[in-house]
Amino acid sequence: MAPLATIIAATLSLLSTASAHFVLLNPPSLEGTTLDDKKEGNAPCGALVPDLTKTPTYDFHVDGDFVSVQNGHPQSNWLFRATLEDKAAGNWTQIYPLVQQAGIGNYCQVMVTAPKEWVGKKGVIGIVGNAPDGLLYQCAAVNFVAGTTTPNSDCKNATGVAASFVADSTLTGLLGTGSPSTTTAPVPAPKETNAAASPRLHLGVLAGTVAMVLAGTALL
Ligand SMILES: *[C@@H]1O[C@H](CO)[C@@H](O)[C@H](O)[C@H]1NC(C)=O
Ligand SMILES: *[C@@H]1O[C@H](CO)[C@@H](O)[C@H](O)[C@H]1NC(C)=O
Ligand SMILES: [Cu+2]
Repeated sequence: MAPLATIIAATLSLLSTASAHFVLLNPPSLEGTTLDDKKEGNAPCGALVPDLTKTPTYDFHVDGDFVSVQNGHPQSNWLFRATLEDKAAGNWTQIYPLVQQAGIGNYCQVMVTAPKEWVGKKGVIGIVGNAPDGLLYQCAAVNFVAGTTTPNSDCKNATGVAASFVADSTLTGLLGTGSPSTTTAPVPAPKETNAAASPRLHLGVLAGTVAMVLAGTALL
């Protein structure tokens, strides 16, 4: 029989993984991969606010870079936006059409572009997820550079994950007023394979996990 402390530690580590709303892998999140889940609902960036005069930046290629997320929800709508505003205070430009991810796990959108005029400037890429438990925010501080890049090994779609373009006025409402739209380039429609995935709180999955672990503990 495993010591209770071991079981509790295992349960807690399971919970901390399972409870992530979503993690922004690329461009690298201001919070790294150990984000503060409880503050992920804080606009505009979750737990941290960037300061482009100090925050380290990562190159983002305006002619095509990739956005890679790991989703804890069975379904989310994604807004990819960007601003040149130092502290991400507003003036957001959409950098990719709204996508609905169906299925838990990794999703990577390749060939995300930004305005060419931004080359040489610092900015913030903001990813907003509209999930069953509300709006969730992550940001990356970037340096806009010319050209394209090859996605790294973090850039993958989990088995069973599907994506389709979606309309979501809540997300569209988070774009800055008066900023030029950059979403006119035609983009091939992602293929739809899993439209039937039911929206379900990941907290439900979590509760199931807790119940299973507790039941397991009771049997010892
Ligand atoms: C908003 O961003 C655009 C660049 O996309 C810039 O030209 C404009 O000056 C900004 N507006 C404000 C109010 O900061
Ligand atoms: C993930 O799926 C989307 C939508 O189908 C697609 O555009 C993207 O290229 C895929 N990502 C990878 C890394 O294959
Ligand atoms: Cu969540």
